Amino acid sequence: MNLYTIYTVVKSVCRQALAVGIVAFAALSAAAQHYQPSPENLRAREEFNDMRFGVFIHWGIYSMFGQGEWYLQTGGLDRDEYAKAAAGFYPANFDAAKWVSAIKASGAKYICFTTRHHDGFSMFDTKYSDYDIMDATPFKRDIVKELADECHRQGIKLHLYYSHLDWTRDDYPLGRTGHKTGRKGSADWPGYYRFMNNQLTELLTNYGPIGAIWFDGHWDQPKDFDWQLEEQYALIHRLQPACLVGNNHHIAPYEGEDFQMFERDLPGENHAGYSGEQSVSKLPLETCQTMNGMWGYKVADRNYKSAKELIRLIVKAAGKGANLLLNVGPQPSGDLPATALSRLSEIGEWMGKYGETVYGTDRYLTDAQEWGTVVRKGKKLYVHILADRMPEFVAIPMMDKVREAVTFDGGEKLKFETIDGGIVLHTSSLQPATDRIVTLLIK
Ligand code: FHN
Repeated sequence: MNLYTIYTVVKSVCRQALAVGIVAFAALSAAAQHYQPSPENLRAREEFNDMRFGVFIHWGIYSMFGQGEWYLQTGGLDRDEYAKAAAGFYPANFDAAKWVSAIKASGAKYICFTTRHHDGFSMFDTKYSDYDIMDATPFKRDIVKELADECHRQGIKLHLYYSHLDWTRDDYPLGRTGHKTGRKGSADWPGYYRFMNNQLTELLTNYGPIGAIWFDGHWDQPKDFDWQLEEQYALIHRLQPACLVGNNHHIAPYEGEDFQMFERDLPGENHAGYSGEQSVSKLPLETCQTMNGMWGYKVADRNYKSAKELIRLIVKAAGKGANLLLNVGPQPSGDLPATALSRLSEIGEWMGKYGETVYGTDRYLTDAQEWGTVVRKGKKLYVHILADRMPEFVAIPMMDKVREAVTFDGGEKLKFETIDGGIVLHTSSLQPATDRIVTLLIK
């Protein structure tokens, strides 16, 4: 292929990408929002949107079985037998300072911790249940408190995961899952709802400023089930106006939610099958993903994504205007798995050098590009070329006029041509490098 042919192909790809992008942009749903977020909440949304990277922690007594956080359900276990694990839960190596330091060094700006997962065990000191870290374990240390204090000390936000679904309580109305745990089926929704709100009140009263409440489990009930979310969300906002509310219900955001989340997929994609019913709203976005396969510690799960894959995920999420919430499942000892620690440190090294090209950036492209993505910060565009083999040209659909193109590393000037609907960036001089970042200065 001669240069002219390549140029023509690139030009046509560029035009097509632009056309698809415009249609995709028009399709972004603008969920009607009657709820008026407070000024503090709006500020918190902006801060959240700038963070771009957080670490999710799935930890509970399930870690003792080493089979992931769903083991009560997947193992077909009886709740009383399962609960006996609590009496042996003594994570001697748990050290909130160590966790927070490692996570902070990865460049993550927030931590989201599972205060109570579907197994119903509370990892904090609650007056409303004895099935908690203080009453049911010999450890008797409030893990959420230690983590919260350390997050506040080290200046990193703490978000709290809270399961709407409960596989052990009799008052929770039986849903799609957890049928074999021995629940009596004596549902008492008002009682369960009161219980959740009491716990949420504890979480938002006893642990200092909380960045977000991250709900999960909504999908366990039929679509017409009334979770009374509006009232619950109002309670959260009343207790801490800046606390963001998000719900992993896999559908478009409800009134009162402050950010939209996606599970194992980038906004607008649905490879994992959770996002078929949700379009992308105008709220701040977050996508959560596992570092290996499971969320909670699973002893056989060695299928860790490489640091390069994880960094690409952060970049791709930023390209979609979303934060990546990357999960780690601590061991029953309280240690973060060694591989997870090493990935966090590799990510941290990258973030130290290139964090500027993802933190505080906005989405720029409306459509995914095979070669990578572009994000915007003021008058700069960061072109992230994510390629194992550097292409010779990159076609970037854009309306802005480019003044200059330079590599982020080293400031080498790159040639580019303005074409109809975008530019063609000449990247052959970067070969044989793999992933690279190019800064475009725009007028
Ligand atoms: O069932 C949970 C699962 O255990 C995990 O917490 C993930 C995280 O997004 N959410 C649920 C599945 O949608």
